[in-house]
Amino acid sequence: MSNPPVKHKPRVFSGVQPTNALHIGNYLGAIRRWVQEQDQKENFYCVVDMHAITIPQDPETLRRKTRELAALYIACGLDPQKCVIFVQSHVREHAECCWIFNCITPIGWLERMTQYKSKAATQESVLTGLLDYPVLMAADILLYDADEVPVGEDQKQHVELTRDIAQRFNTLFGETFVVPQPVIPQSGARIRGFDDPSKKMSKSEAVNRGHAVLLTDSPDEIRRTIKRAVTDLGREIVFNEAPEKAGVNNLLEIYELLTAQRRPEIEAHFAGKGYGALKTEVAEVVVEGLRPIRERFDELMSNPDELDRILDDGAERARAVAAPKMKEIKRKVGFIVR
Ligand code: ATP
Ligand code: LTN
Repeated sequence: MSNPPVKHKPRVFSGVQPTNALHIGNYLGAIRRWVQEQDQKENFYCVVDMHAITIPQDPETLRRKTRELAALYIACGLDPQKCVIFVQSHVREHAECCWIFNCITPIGWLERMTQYKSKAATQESVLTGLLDYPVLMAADILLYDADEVPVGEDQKQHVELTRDIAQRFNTLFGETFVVPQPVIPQSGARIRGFDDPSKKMSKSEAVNRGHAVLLTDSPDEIRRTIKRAVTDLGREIVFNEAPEKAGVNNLLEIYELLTAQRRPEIEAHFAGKGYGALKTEVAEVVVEGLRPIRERFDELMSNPDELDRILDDGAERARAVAAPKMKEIKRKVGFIVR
């Protein structure tokens, strides 16, 4: 009797830039799902420092933020035994592959990218790397033959470009790459800025005080931010998608995600209470929800040797996949492979 075919777990690749600390929106909308699904997938989670320098960075700050982001991945629950957690610049194949992709990617594809257009508009002098950003991202994903790429809505266009590059290479040089799928979280976990609930919470705005709760914030910082959260002039504490109720709705959604209580239960709990009480309770739920993350983060940051050892190991395991793939790519394009 023949063995049943081996069913491989889907391979997942995602990355975050080490520019600002992660906020509670990144956690509830993205990282927490990665953690929940890590047993069902083969996981590659990268700290994309090479992407970060497409906007000028202070070298020491970049180095610190790179370690901090890796520590946060682990503190949030990504298990280095189950996930390859690594730093992009530690695996040189990303840069090598990017160059080859540059040579099959028309500039017009890159000039159309909406993130490029909006970021370029904020820069006095636009760097070549900023235009090339999505090609490096394609190299990240395709080197690992990832099946799934969990990203926010804003990155969907980049994953589509990755698919175009994969298909173009496959057509030009023969079947080489898996064409990956973007995996965009369903609505429900779109956390909004506490200072302006009409906008989504984002890392780049987190420099403004009052905008976000960072995963590295102290309990007092968390309480202060949530106490100041913008709400409205009403008094009803119910789930309500209307734009004028976005502030209260945001607080309730955070409460829901962290307590896993059902909406009617939550509404009954807050019935008759004021916004002040809502904020106090949400703040405590956030403080307690983030406490284990912060404790694990502090532990990892106080032991940089241990963290660097995890990242070395991650780089080795990433290279074990990326290096043979890179050889195949070089052979296909006609390089002499040593
Ligand atoms: P930036 O301001 O630098 O674009 P960001 O905060 O939007 O940063 P990203 O690095 O783009 O974060 O995204 C990391 C992950 O966090 C993505 O998978 C994205 O879906 C998720 N995410 C980002 N912001 C939110 C949010 N406000 N609510 C839910 N999920 C979010
Ligand atoms: N551009 C992404 C970060 C990123 C990424 C990747 C995401 C770089 N390489 C590969 C998924 C897969 C961002 O800004 N969120």
